Amino acid sequence: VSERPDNRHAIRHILGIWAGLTAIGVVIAVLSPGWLMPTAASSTMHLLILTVVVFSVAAAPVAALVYATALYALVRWRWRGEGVPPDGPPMRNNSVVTSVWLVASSLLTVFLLVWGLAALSTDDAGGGGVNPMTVDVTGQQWVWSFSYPGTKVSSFELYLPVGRKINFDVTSKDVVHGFWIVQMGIKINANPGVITTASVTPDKIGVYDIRCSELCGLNHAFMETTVHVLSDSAFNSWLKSQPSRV
Ligand SMILES: [Cu+2]
Repeated sequence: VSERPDNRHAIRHILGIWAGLTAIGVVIAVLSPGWLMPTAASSTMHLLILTVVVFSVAAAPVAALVYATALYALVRWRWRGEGVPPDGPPMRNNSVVTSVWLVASSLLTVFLLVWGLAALSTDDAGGGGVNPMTVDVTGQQWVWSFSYPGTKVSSFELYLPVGRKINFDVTSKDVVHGFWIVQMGIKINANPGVITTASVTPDKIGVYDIRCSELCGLNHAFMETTVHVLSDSAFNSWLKSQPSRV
């Protein structure tokens, strides 16, 4: 089959559509996390939102190339003749397309890997390492409960001081649950008989959501509570006001 006479013309058109769709994709990638994602109440969550933005920006030209090619092919290369359409030239002999795609996808993959590993390594390190506080978290069908070691205080809503690193020791009394503080960007499984750990430094005073992120039975969807992030002094007076339970 001979080459199509309008190939160069078609490539220019596709590249034009690609540039336009890439621009739209980048705008959506930069703006939409602000509309769609919860407010950030920790540096972990800030990094998580930034990662979503950066990965979406990196994905925009790839998605745009697919859509540009598909749109152009649907509109301009539609088969209007009789019977089965003729096949085009094989792609595997096109060294330009193959090498550009190999290099571009390798660079993209390496970038995502390096970014992901770097983000993961800052996760545990996190600031506020001074005077960290441990909270025991217990999941059971279908409530969360929290106890504050060294105090004999426990609660069904979580109370935390702002700006201090919190280490969560998480476990379950029955089945597997998922301890998820939505606006702080941490999520860890709560397993029976095992303690899993997660750390975060709340950096914004306010009330945020805790949910179960692991399907755990009939009332899984209602297994939620709130976390109150207080100033240091407000947290201490809350702690003193609580009855001691053993
Ligand atoms: Cu659950």
